[in-house]
Formats: sequence, C-alpha cells, structure tokens
Amino acid sequence: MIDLRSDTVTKPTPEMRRAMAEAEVGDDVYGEDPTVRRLEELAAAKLERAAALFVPTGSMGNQIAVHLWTRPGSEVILEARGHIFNFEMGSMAALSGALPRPIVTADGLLRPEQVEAAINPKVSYRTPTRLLCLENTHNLWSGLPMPRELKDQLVEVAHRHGLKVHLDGARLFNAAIALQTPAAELARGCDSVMFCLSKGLAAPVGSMLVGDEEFITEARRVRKLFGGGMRQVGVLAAAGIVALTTMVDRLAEDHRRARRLAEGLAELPGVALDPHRVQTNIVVFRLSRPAPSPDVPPNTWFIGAMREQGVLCGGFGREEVRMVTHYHITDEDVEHALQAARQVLAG
Ligand code: TLP
Repeated sequence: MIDLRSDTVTKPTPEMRRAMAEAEVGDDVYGEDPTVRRLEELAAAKLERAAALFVPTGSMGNQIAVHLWTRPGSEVILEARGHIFNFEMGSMAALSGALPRPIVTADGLLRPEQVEAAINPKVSYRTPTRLLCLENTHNLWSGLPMPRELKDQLVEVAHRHGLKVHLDGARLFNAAIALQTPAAELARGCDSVMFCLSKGLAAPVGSMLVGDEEFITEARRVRKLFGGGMRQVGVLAAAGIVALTTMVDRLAEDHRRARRLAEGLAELPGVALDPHRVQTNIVVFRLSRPAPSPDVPPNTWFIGAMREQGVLCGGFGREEVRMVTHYHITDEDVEHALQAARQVLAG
C-alpha cells in the first residue's frame, strides 16, 4: 500500500530506533529524564526561546496553550479551516470553556483587518477576546506556509489589542524549508508555539510546546492536569532528538514530490486543483464530478477506488481529498498514485 493519508504514518528511522534503545532515562514528572531535558533544550534553542516542554501530542500542546491564554467564556480567533477548530474534539470548549471565533478566508491566510474586526470591544457587556491562533503550515489549505511578514502583522494587531498569539506549527519546519526562512523567524513574536516531531520529521510520538520560562512552568502544570505527565519518556525523546537534528532538511524532497503529484492530478478530469498552491507536502483538491452512485459522496467513492489500486488517501467533507507526501514516499510511489488516479477517474 502507498500510504498518502498523512505524514503521521511515518515510522521511526533506524537511527531513531537505535537512539531509543540506548536512551538514558529517568522520571520526567520529577524532571529527572536527561534525554527529555536535552530534547527540550534543543527545541527551545531551535526557536530561540527560553524554554520548551515535551508533550505527547500536538493537540495537547495546542490545548495547554489555549487553556493558559484564555478564561472560561472568552473568545479565540482562528481561521475557519484550522486544525484547532476542526480536529481537536471541541476541546477548547470542553477543557477550557473557551469559545472559538472562526474567520472564513478565501485563501487560508488571515488578514490583519479581519482579525481586528473580529476582536470584541473591551466593554462590560461583550465577551472578552483573549487569543489569536495561527497555523503554519495550514493543513487543510494544502499545507500553505504563512510568510513571516504576514505573521508579524497579525501578531502586531493581536498584541495591540491585548491578545496573546499561539502558533500551531505542527509543520513549522515544512514552512521554514518552503519559505527558506528559519523556523525561529516564523515563530518570532508568538507567545507560544507548538510543533510536532511525529509528522514529517518521522518520530513515532511527541510534540514540543515552546515559550518563555513562566509559560513553560505553567504548561508543565497543565500537562499534568490533562493527564500528560509521562515517566521514563526519554525513550521517545531520543527519537525526537534524531528527528530534529537529521530530518528537517530532507523535507524539501517531500515538497518536490507533493508538487509533482499536484501537477499530475491537476491534469485529470474532475480534479479542481491549482498546483502552484502546493508549496509543502500536502495536496488537497476538490472532486468536481459526482460519484457513480448519487448516495455516495464523491470523495468516499474516489478514496475507495484508490484503495483498490493500492493507494490510501484521506478526505474532508464530501468533495475534498488529501494526499500527503512523507519520508516513506518515493518518486515511483508518486507516479504509481498518479497512474491509479488516472484509471479511477477515467473509469
Ligand atoms: N493533523 C492530523 C489530523 O488530525 C488531521 C493529520 O493527519 O494531518 N495541528 C495540525 C496543523 C495538525 O495537522 C495536527 C494533526 C495537529 C495539530 C495535532 O497533532 P496530533 O495528532 O499529534 O494531536
């Protein structure tokens, strides 16, 4: 099977497995795991921040930040197709009592004036707006990277109105490679940043939450509150260190393959896709033709037919299909997937 469902399916590299087997460990709830500490120092240094915290998942990292930057009954501004709003189980409401204020955009990029207009006035009879969440790269917008200049403008507006800014940088290093801008620059000004080790960087588990000392001290407390205090977790952190030190530069290969995939798909009948929008490792496109049976959503039909050809893809809504390139996807796999799509759409 050629698995294009997500870069989350990546398995640890041989070097990671070795590092995991040999990792020095201790009880991380007591702050005694030397490998976790090394990973946290490395992550903080990469983003030029004071401190970092190893968390089990990207979702937990995001939700710890939401919890710390909001109060029950306050609002969070985010892009309407963002992960925090769509794929985190309503946890902002369930865990923090916060209310999302989603903003619909035409291209996945929030504009400063849209954010400014969505901030409630500071009067006693309006819900306080406390947080702006950004996503770089933007998953559902075909992995769109957010340029540093736009991020700077958004941070400026948010801070001017007293909001905090959290960056969901699950794929921040993909953005850094695509924009040829250091990850630290893409994150600068954001009050907290989450990035994942377990996606394109191929570590089996784990994400990092990064910020200043005070934030990370509080984040450690909330991680325990959410049930994420882990013990001899250096075995996982060891893979994270290998991920951060050896797997970033090769992301360019995933981006090249995703672009090739997008260009091939865009030529097929029934595919609505602008390949120029694909700048990182995610290809999202709309199927503009109905399924053979009217009861089946077009993407469910397409995904099922692709599976029969040995290719796994993901779907959103009724019409959107997602294909993600990663460490295990070769040039031949891309050509095979294109051939499969050609057959499915011709038939
Ligand atoms: N994304 C997953 C699914 O949940 C959709 C994927 O396959 O892409 N932020 C962003 C932008 C993400 O894409 C994801 C995972 C997360 C946060 C959450 O990370 P995890 O899965 O570690 O909780």
